[in-house]
Amino acid sequence: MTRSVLAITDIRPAYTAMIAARYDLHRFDLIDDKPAFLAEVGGKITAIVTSARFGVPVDLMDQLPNLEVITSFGVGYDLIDLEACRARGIRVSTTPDILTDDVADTAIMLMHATMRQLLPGDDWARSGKWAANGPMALTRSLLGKRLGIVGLGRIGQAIASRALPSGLEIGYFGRTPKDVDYRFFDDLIDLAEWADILILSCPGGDATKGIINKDVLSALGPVGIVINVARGSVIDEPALIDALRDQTIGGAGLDVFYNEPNMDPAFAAFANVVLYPHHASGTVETRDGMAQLVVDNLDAWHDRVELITPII
Ligand code: NAP
Ligand code: 8YV
Repeated sequence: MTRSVLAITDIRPAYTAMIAARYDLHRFDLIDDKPAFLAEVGGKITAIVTSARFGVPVDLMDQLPNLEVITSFGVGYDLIDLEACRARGIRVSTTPDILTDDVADTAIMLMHATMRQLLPGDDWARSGKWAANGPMALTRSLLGKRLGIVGLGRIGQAIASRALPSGLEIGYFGRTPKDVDYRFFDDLIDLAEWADILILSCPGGDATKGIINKDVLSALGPVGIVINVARGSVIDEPALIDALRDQTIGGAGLDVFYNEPNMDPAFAAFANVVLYPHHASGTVETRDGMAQLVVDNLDAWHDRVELITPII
């Protein structure tokens, strides 16, 4: 019997096509009358394909009584309620590791671009200010600075290993100390006081909501910078906008925001902010690898009742 799969989004056209070739695929994003579809077909769906961006609402799980598995494109699962899944016996897979290098590279790229004022420098050259006014203002060096990493997991460790050769000293904050030589902080304000640069690479969700607040930003100080490749929810965004406006921090490099894709327009006005549209894993190579892993998890479930990269 062909199994029925519900795709919340198109993970990558070629891979969605692979899923459609093997399963009875329904594209939820393309269905106009969703209540009628769920009433008619909801009972047949055994698997959902989604992404870290869309997750799965609990009220949708409630309308899929035979749902067995959620295969998600991405590593963050802050939009999938794992307790609700456990209670319903639903298994969940993500796509860890494969995106780690690109996301760590993006954090490092944002750190360099923010510290060295890449975008104002680009504008200085392009706009003719260089020819008209001479050299742009001096920036600040990374060598010898202290980097505080919030969440030293797969991505955090890859960031640290890239930062060391640039001459940065590493400290980190997390729930548990790791078996590494970097300095562990069990308090975020202490980490921010110590650090020149904070990079956020922890999960989103309730446990980390707004942990980078006014007090942490003020501890980071007027030449400190914050880089966020975690989730927008980790920073108290109004407090960050105040700190950038009042110049109580030095700058920010942001890949993620509270309200994506409708980012707070206040960010666009700051010259000391580098913006990236939640694209840290957005390379052809990594997105193909993530999409293949979604397909492989889906097939592993239906062929062998197992998942390759389960989280529950
Ligand atoms: P990971 O290996 O699970 O690492 C997460 C780290 O965060 C772990 O060291 C964990 O520490 C720590 N952590 C967990 N809860 C915490 C808390 N309440 N406070 C502080 N630290 C906490 O995950 P990963 O693969 O590195 O991914 C990390 C996150 O990056 C994802 O969850 C996602 O939100 C984000 N991400 C963003 C993008 C993007 O496009 N911008 C792409 C991929 C991932 P313990 O070991 O002590 O639990
Ligand atoms: C993706 C992400 O941008 O993996 C994550 O947690 O946030 C990113 O890799 C996302 O999965 C695409 O929807």
